[in-house]
Amino acid sequence: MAIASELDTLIPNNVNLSADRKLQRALEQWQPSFLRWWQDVGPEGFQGDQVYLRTAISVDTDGWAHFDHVKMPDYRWGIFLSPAEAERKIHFGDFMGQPAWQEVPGEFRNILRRIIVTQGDTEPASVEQQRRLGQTAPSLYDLRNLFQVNVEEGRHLWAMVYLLHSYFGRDGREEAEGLLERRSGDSDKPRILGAFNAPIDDWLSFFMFTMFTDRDGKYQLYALSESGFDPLARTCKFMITEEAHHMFVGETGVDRIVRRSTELAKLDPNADVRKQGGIDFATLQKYLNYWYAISLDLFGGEISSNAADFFGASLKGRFKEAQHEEHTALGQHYDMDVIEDGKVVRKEIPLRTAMNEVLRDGYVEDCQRAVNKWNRTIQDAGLTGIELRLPHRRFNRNQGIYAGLHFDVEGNPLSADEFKRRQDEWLPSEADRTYIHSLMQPVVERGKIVNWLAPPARGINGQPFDFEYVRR
Ligand code: BYC
Ligand code: FE
Ligand code: FE
Repeated sequence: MAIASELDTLIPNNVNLSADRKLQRALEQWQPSFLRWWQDVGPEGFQGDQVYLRTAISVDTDGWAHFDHVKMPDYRWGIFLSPAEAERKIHFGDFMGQPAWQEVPGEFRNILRRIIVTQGDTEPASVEQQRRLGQTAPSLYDLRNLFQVNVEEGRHLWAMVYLLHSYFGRDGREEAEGLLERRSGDSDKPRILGAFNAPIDDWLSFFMFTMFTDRDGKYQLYALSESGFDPLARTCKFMITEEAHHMFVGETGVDRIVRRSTELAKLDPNADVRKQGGIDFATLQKYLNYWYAISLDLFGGEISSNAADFFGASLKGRFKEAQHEEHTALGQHYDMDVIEDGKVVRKEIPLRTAMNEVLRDGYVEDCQRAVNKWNRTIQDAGLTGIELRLPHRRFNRNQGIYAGLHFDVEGNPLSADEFKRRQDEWLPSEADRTYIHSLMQPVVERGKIVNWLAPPARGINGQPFDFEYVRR
């Protein structure tokens, strides 16, 4: 590897990489594999183009968002942890009050590694899922945002690999290789979590994914940023700063579709958005239903002994744990709707066992806030009788207590047959997908945009919409 000062330029970091021979040796092996992976299954095309990207070169306010035109393979994937808090104490779970761990506690080595690997696995998975989207970019602005998300998910992979290399020895190095070997959607070696094996081959799905699935990332990262294992807490804390842009891309992306669809509805004598070449609200709702449900699954089972173990071991807390009054979560209950004999019954679940559901509750509220915003866009356009809605959290689930059962979008139980008969009302049909794909025509001329999407309210980093975000 390069000499010390060069190394810190190549791999911006605040982990003292140039003095850490052990980490250097591990990265020496891993970095070429990462670059090969990026070339093989990273963004298709555009690798020789100059993209207006934000690079984190330090954790200070003026260093974490450095903008420049760079080629993606030359992006400087760095390693950053939020600054250490002096004498930080563990503040929840069974180890509350003890000094935060700077090394892996032996008894939790396996579950901690599993959490880190699960988090790490999602990052390259999302890059693989999105790899072909550049070919059908709706504008240069959107193309640049896609690549920004992609390089940062690459950096999030580096963040987890840093933890594996620095704290888990040989098995950590093996897991770091494994993160580059599994493939999204592969039947033999799929990615670990469901949503990360689902195809994202159109931009409506991309906006829904960055809205709903990256938002699971926000909640999981917040929960992990509470961890008693200090390096994990600090790593996740810094990742959260980057995550905001990913969710912005999704939330405003859907909002820009909504805005454009209202314009197209008004242009058409029958308010037929499809006839005007746009995305109709019914189809938008179906994609929303699909990505919301599959993202709810990412929180794991409603009743989970894993979740109880993670919390008890002081490894994974709640969203903003400090805002809760009590931090052992012992002797308390969560009132949960469970299914017994096909009926919905309310049960008291021990709070620790319900931690996945507690985290999911905050997520649901956050999603509802965004949906309300989209509905305001519809109202402001003067359209009546159209409203987007979150489906019931029981709808179309594949994890937890509702998995394998069938419900409509209101949460009413249905038979498997009835669900099958009616699912095209709620989920994208083959015909819907074919239609959405027919709209995916690339527009890469400066200042231009496809017909089905409104331009953004403003550009990136104070630049105008017609800025050359990607130099071909
Ligand atoms: N798909 O007790 P249970 C992000 C497994 S997103 C497949 O119910 P637990 C990002 C589970 O692993 C954030 N399998 O669940 C976003 C377990 O397997 P084993 C990612 C699933 O363990 C966009 C079994 O079912 N971060 O960063 O309490 C772009 C029973 O599990 C799923 C994390 O997830 C599923 N959806 O909770 C880029 C944080 N759900 O043990 C990036 C780390 C559950 O029987 N992960 N299973 O083999 C965790 O904290 C937990 O693993 C989970 C699952 C919350 C995911
Ligand atoms: Fe990420
Ligand atoms: Fe993300």
